[in-house]
Amino acid sequence: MERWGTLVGGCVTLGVLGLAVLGCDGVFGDSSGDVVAGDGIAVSGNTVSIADAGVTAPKLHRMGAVDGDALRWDDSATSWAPAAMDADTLDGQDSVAFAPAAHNHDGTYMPTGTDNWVNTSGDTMTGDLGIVGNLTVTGNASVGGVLTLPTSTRYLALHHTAFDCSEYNVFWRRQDDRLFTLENTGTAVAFYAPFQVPHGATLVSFAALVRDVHADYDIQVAVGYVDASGNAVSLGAVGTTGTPDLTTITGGLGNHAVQNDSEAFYVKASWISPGGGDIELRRVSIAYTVTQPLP
Ligand SMILES: [Ca+2]
Repeated sequence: MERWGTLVGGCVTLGVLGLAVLGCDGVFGDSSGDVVAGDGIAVSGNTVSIADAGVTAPKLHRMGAVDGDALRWDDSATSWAPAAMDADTLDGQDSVAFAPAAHNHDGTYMPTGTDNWVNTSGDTMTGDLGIVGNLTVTGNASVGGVLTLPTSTRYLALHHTAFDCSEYNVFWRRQDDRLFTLENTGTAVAFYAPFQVPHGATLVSFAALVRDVHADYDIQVAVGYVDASGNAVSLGAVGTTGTPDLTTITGGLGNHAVQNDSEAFYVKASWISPGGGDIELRRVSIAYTVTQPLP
């Protein structure tokens, strides 16, 4: 029997890929009797069906889809239809859609009952926020608590003209770069300069640039403060020895925490007058640290 192009047997219907085979229950066959099965068609005996994975993407009709669409069920049309699939479609009505225990996102990240995003028009965060990178604020910044900075070292500089002699009748002189005495040799002289650093700062060290070319007399520089009881408290003192000429002498200040409400700070430079310019005071620097944006 010629079977080419002939539907044999009973009836099957293929409603896929635009192929309709009606009025048969057999399969296509060629003239030699071999079964001819098309792309995606599965044949088993006299049964023809769509093979598993036989419907590939090119076989789907466009159905009016545009770029980015996904196939979604249209309840009103009771059919599948292409439609946009964007974030608004995915997030559902609220975070509940993402919050269930079965989902990877738990309540830590997606608390139900609240919004779960930063509103660009303004928002409030009730917990802490850590930023590894930089924070740039174009507008004003207001801090209700304490703004803490990494410990930074700052310096207070005292030119020698900040010093005043402890005695009114001592013969001493200042020039642009130096302070020295012309008082009679062997007379003890002392010069004081007050200084102030921000309240809460930590006094770390000091350095004095001095000149000493006198073999017998040296210069001492000390830093201290008058405490709440009116007593002078020394924080540190250093001095020259020998004849170092122009030199910087340094000393520590014990990391004293400055309390300007009850303490007044000063630098004292003292020496025995050599009767000339062999001992000089040039300048003093006070090093202190702060952890807050103090003035
Ligand atoms: Ca000396």
